[in-house]
Formats: sequence, C-alpha cells, structure tokens
Amino acid sequence: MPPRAWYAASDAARLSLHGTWRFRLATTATAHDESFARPDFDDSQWEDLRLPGHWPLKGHGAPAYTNTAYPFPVDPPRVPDENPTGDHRRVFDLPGDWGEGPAVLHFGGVESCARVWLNGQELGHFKGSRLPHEFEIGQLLRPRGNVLAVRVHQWSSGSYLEDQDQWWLPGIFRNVSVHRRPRGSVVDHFVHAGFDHLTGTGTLRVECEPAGRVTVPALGLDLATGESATAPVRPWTAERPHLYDGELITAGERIPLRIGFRTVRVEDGLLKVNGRRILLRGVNRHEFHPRYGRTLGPEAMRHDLVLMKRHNINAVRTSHYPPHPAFLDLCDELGLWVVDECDLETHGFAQQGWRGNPVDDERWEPALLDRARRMVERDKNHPSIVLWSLGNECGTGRGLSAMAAWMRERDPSRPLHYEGDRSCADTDVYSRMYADHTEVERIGRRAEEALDDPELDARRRQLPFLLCEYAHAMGNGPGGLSEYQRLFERYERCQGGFVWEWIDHGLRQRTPDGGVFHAYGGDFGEELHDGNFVCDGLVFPDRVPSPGLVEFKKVVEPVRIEEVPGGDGATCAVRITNLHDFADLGHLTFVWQYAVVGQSRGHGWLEVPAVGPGESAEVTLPRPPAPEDGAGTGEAWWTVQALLAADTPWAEAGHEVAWGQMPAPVLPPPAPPATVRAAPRRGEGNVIVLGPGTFDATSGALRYLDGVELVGPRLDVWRAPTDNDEAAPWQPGPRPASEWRRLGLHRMRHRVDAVEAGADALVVRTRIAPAATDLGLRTVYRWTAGPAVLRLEVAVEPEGDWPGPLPRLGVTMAVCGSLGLAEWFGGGPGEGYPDTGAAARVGRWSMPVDALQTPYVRPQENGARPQVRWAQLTRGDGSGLRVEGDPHFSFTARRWSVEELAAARHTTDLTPGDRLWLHLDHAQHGIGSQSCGPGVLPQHRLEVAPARFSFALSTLE
Ligand code: IPT
Repeated sequence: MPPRAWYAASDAARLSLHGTWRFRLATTATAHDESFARPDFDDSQWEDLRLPGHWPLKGHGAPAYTNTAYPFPVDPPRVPDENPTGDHRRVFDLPGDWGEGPAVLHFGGVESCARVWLNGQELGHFKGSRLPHEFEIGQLLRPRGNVLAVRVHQWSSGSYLEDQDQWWLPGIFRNVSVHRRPRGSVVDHFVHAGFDHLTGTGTLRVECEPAGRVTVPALGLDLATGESATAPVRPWTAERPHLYDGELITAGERIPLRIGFRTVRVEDGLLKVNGRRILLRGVNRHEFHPRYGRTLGPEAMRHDLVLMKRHNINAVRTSHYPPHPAFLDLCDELGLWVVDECDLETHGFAQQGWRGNPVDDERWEPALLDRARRMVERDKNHPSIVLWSLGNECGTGRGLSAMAAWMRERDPSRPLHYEGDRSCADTDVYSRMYADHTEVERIGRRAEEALDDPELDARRRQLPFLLCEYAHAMGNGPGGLSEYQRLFERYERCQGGFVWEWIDHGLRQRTPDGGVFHAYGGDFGEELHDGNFVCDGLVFPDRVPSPGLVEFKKVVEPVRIEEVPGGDGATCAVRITNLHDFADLGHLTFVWQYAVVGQSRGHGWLEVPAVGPGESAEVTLPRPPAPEDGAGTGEAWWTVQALLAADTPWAEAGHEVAWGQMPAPVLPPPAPPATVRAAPRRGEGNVIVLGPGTFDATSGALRYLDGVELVGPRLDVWRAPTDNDEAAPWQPGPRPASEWRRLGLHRMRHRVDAVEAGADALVVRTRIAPAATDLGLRTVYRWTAGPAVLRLEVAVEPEGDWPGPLPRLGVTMAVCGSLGLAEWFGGGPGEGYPDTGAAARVGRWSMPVDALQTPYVRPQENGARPQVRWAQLTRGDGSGLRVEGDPHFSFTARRWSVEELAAARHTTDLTPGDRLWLHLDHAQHGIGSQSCGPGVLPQHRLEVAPARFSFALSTLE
C-alpha cells in the first residue's frame, strides 16, 4: 500500500498482534521451504517468541556490533549465505464486533526484510527496517483462525542502506496490527498549520482523501478539508508546545488531531521558527533499551523525553532513522525541536573509497525514494519536526538529490538537512559533525574555508550552521561543552547542535555469579566489532543520567545567573539573563541562599522583573545575615536558583532549571593557634617520628598518622585512561593514552635520594621516572608538624624534554577500607574535571565512598571531585582522616587501585579490596572529546611544569 500519515487513534477498530507468536530460526535463508505459511502447517515443534522484539535478545542467535564496517563481504546487493532467518507464525481471531470490509495489516518496523502470508496467501515483501509497511488484507480476513506467517531475514539488499552505528538486531521489533478501513475512511491526510508572527494568527488547512470536515472547538473552527481558515492562536514552540485538539471527520472515520501552529523558515541566513532564531540544545537519540534493543515501550519513550526536558534539552535528532511514531507524538506534546532522519546510512562504503555507494547508483534510486516517502508521509503531521534529514553518512550522490527533490516538492514547509555533502547542494542548513571550536568560530564569522565552486560557496556561506553531532559522550566526558556554548551564543549563525549521543547501547548481561553488567561489541564473540564505541551516551544503558548529562544541563541552561562585577564588597548584585528563544521568565521563581562553609545561613525569594527573551536584568541580593556568635566564619557563597513556578508535564513546581553561585566576602575564621613546629626524632625501630606521624627512616614513607596505618602518600601521575584519552584512531594528533603508555607513565619508578631530618622538618628527596628514558620528576616531600597535624609540601621539578601533558599530578595513598564515608567542602556533588566542571557547585557534600564512583560501562578514570578545600574519610563513628589542601585540590577515593581500574573491561571486573585508594590531585588533564572529536583545549591541558602544592593531614576522633 502507498505510504500514508500515521495516527495513534481513530474510531476505526484496530487489533494489536503483540504477544506470543510461534518461531523458528534457521542459519540460512533457504534452509526451509515456504510450507510454513500454509494454515495447516504444524508448528508444534517451534518455540514461543514474544513480539515485538529482536530474536537475538530472546535467546536465538546473538547480537553483533559494528560501527561503520559491514559485517559481511561488500558486494551489493548480495548478502552472505549465512543469513539468520526467522519464521514467525501467529493465529488470530477478529473481535466479535469487527464487521466486514477493507482492512490493513500494519508493520511498524521489521529488520531487515520480510515476506508475509495471510491464510496461505502471499501478501508481498518489504525492506526498510524502521519504516512502516502495510498490506490490504480485507478480502482475506475471516472471523476466526487467521494464520499470519512472516519470514524475516537478517540480511538483505536493504542492509546496505542501514549501516548505522548500532547493534545489528533483526526481528519484528515494532507494532504489528490490523486496522479496519471502513468505506469512506481516511486514506491519507496532511495538516498544514502555519503561524504568522506579525499578526499572531495561525492558518489551518487539512488536505484529506476522501474529503471531509475539520473542527477545532477552541478556535471555533469548522471547515471543509482543503479549505483554509485563519484565526488568532497561541503558536507551538518547543518552549511552549501549545496544541489545539481538533477532529478530522470523513464519511467513514473520525481522527483526533493535535494541531500545533508554527512556521519554519531559513531567512537572513538563520533558521527561524515563528520569525525568531532558535538555538538547538540537542541530543542524538537512538532507540535503545538494555534488554529489548530497539523495541521501546511508551514508558521508556516518555522517560527519555522527561529526562531531556528536565536537563534543559530542547531538540532531538532521530539518529539515524525515524523513531517509533509515538515518540513524535510525545515530542509534540512535551515540546522538542525534532530533526527527523531517514533510515539511510551507507557508511561502510567509506572503507571502499565509496566505490559502489548505493546513493550514487541509479539502480538504488527507487529504494531511496521509497524510504524518503515512507518517512515524510508517516510523520508529516508533527509540529515538532522542523527539519527533514536525508540520512546519515552516505557520502554524496544523485540518489540523495533525488530524495531531496521529492521531499521539497511534497513538503515545502520544512527545510532539509544532510551532513555528508559539504557543498550543501541539496540542503538548507550547513551541518557538520565534530568540528572543533576553532572551526566553529570561523564558520560563525562566515569565514570558513571556501568550496571550489564559487556559486555553491556563496550559497553555503548564507546558510545557518548547526552541529548535527558534537561532544562525543563516550565514557568520562564530554569536555569542552561550555566553550562550544559560548560560540553558539556569540555567533547567531551557529544555532547549536546535537550531542552524540543520548544513551549508551550497553546490553544488560549477568555474570555466572549474578553480577549485572552492560555488554558491548566483542562480548558476543563477534569476529568483527567496534568494542565499546557503542557506549557513548549522556545516560547509562539503564537511563541513569551520567555526569555528562548533568554538565550539559548546566551548560545549556536557558537562564544565566552571574555576578555583576565590581560590587561594593558588602552587597552582591546578580545579572539574570534570559536565554530562552520565546519565553519570558514568568514561569520561574528565583530563590537565594547564603551559605558559610556550605552551611546555609539564610535564604529567601528573589524578585526578578519580567525579562524578555535575550534580555537581562540586574538584581541586588539582600545584605548577608549577621554571623552568629562564634559560628558562621569562613568561606561564604551566594547561590541563586531559578525554579519552575508551577507543575509542567515533565517536572513539578520547584524543579531547578538554572543556578549560579557568587562568592561573598570571606568571614575571617578565628585566628589559628600559634604554630608550634615539632622536630623530627628517631623512634623505636627504624622510624622517624614527627608530630602525629611515624615514618620509615630509610624510605621516608609515612607509615602511621596518629596510629592510623597509611601507605603513601607518594607522587602519582597515572590515571586509568578514559575513552577520550584513548581517542579514535582516525583523530588527528597524538592519542594521549598511547603517548602516556609509550612514555611509561603507568610504570613509574620511585627512587629515594635522601631522607633528611632537620630541625623542624623531615625532607625526602626523590626522583620519579619510567624506565628507558631520561625524563623524570624530581620531587621533594617536605613534612612539618603541629601538635595534631602533619603538613606535606610537595615540590615537583621536571627533568628532560617532556613531549606532552601528564594525565594527573598529585599524591596517592592507601588507607583502611573502613573509612567508607566521604565528606568534603568544594565542588560537587558529582564528578568534575578541568573541562567538565561547570555543573560542580561549591558546597559541603557527603556520600559513601561507593557512591563516589561513576559506573562507566567500560571502567576508566572517574569520580574526581574538583576544587576541594578539605575532605574527610570517616567510619560510622566519626573517626577517620582529614585532608586540607592549599591550593584547592581534587580528590578521588576508591576501593581499587588505578591499575585495577585500568585493567577492567566491565564494571563487574572490579572487586573491592580491603583498602581505600585516596588520590589527592593538584591537577588533572582535561577530558576533551577525542574519542570522536577534538581533544583537550589548550587551556585545559596539564602541561609538564614545576609545581608546588601542599596538604595538611590530621585524624578525627
Ligand atoms: C559519526 C556517526 O554519524 C555516528 O553514527 C556515530 O558513529 C558517531 O560518529 C560516533 O559514535 S561518524 C564518525 C566517523 C565521525
């Protein structure tokens, strides 16, 4: 049947065929003949399979992951003999009141192709995995005992068009249903609902076959299909997704409509909606569930969108295929700008120098046009969709031009997107992936490198710019988000982008002893795979937000709250900037809090004037409350939060949308007791005692602090490489982790040159260096002591010509595992690194050491708390260890060593030992995004240079 608009509901009956089917899997396409399609075929030897779903996730065969490589020889359109083939059978009755007449069998998504029989009669076959396919079946249906037989092959010519970076997961993974099509019911309909921002009016016209009427009660509209009507309306935007309920009525059917009035245009070199430039704070979303693959229930879809809205995300690119249509209904309802992308990617041809690329071969054109049609026709009625995308990573070719031409003709109301053709010949926006900050800046100034063709160059220079992928969220990271955001705010041409990507595609698995972990490429024995490159999302596979999402929320917040510089020292003024594209700040309430050393000393409402989009206002904070006697001295901070004033469909009143912190004048702490410096002395055995510390006299290593046993502290420069440290092989420039391993930073040797007990200090002189090189770090540990405190000053002098940055610079020590509770004053509550620290706020935080860990799917450096003034590790009874740092430091505490962390492949490989490893870092190297994008920006690199830092260690009773 020709493709048509999807709608979730109508008064025409539907019968879902979800549930238990009979199933048999063969390893080749030709293992069985077609007799299974006969109604009397005996399938009692088959197994049960619940649909929708992918058979490899239900105990039949196995999933496989490749990024761009085709997991079969590239010889289009042929596929290998080993072609897992699933035969499916389902017997169904019609409901008693079904009646007679036309009906349609609907498949929402089948990977990768299907042949279908009903009651022994072949209906046909189809390809296009994430697109709908329908068959007219009314004449074949009978009241009882209908036998539906579907043969699905994992590989088909269609697989060449579906080389997206994800698991290969065959099966009937979306809805299968039968729809009654009464005479006079809707064959297809197209809702046109534009908004004129100059007059504030919306214009509605609904095309429909057959003709009928359209009503919109709230607008008093009742018009014939094909006619237009104009009325004053509230427009639809992602910020205020106003939908009007209406109805389409034909002789045979009534369909509820949800109408959003908005107009999308590219004008003045900008992408505008309702006459205004929009800024995309977007994510790329694959459909993924850790147990069900690309089969998502309504709860998971809503969960994704609610999480996005709560994290200030306003846009989704449906990478790289149209999603389940219910997801788009939710985008209309909750408010997101959507780039709907066609189910098309031929990336694996890049590995063949693009030889034989289907998008540049006219024999494939009908298949490409079929895909374009199935997407546009299905999804054309969603106000949330503001751009159509031809597909992803297909190189260039006339097939893409043919798709673009057809789309323009069919739906001139939406601009076109495609990234793979730098000339932008077929598109209305200039889109790139992973361009670094410098290049984005140039593009922002419309000063990018020229195209060879001057005409195309001039045209492209006038186009708005977006990053359809950036900030690769693989493992720890992405770093550098704030710097991108500043560019998007500075250059109006740069209209934001879409982080790659929303969710880690880790498949939930159990170890033999019951531990749960998330599997990635290679875990199913694939002979060709791309490892954990499939885990690069802002949420973990179980949809728990990762620190990257928390960071993104802060970076893209639609209200900026910052200090007005040059205050008088006593009062503090804040500037509140409204970064929404349409909304004023009426939906938010503002509260202030004044805290001293993280303890609240007062809070209240803050009156903020109505500030329009793009505008700002200055507001003076109240005078700080007077310090109470003896209390409230030390470092003081203002925090101002913008909270939702009323419930929304995605968060309750009081939900924090944005925040800012401003330092307040420090209240001087009480004068410290005059320091009496203790002198080192020889103790019993081969030890030196200095104040509360006991040291090994030969190595100079601290052994006990007030009777608490310690190992270390000693200098440490190694971290378990992050995915961004490892970096993608195709990235330009050195890959940090390989460089570090080449230098031997994971096997540093510590040599003690002198242990000098002076009059009031113990000085330990060392040199730390890896084998096979003359590079080294001369390090002097200078210990002094007061009555109950040990002070360590570390001085590091590099020797030799270090070629690149260090992973970290600090000291590491091991303490007793019973010190399982962490408390600190500094950045938190989550982790933060030099270029991922925007979301860390200064406060006093506490949590169990186990909760400090971030469970990246592939274990790697994680969990550092930045800008820490002091930290404590304690037992339940409050006893433990306290560290103060000067300057501020970052700390990490774990139940395993860096070496164990670096060696683990999955979270379940990490077993807690009986010690805690405590890392006190003077500095860390930034995180960057080099797993598929730019590396660490210069200002966040940890260059090798002389350094001095100190810690005061004491015990708590
Ligand atoms: C880019 C792809 O478009 C996307 O699907 C995903 O694979 C991403 O990279 C990395 O995770 S293509 C890349 C080779 C620039």
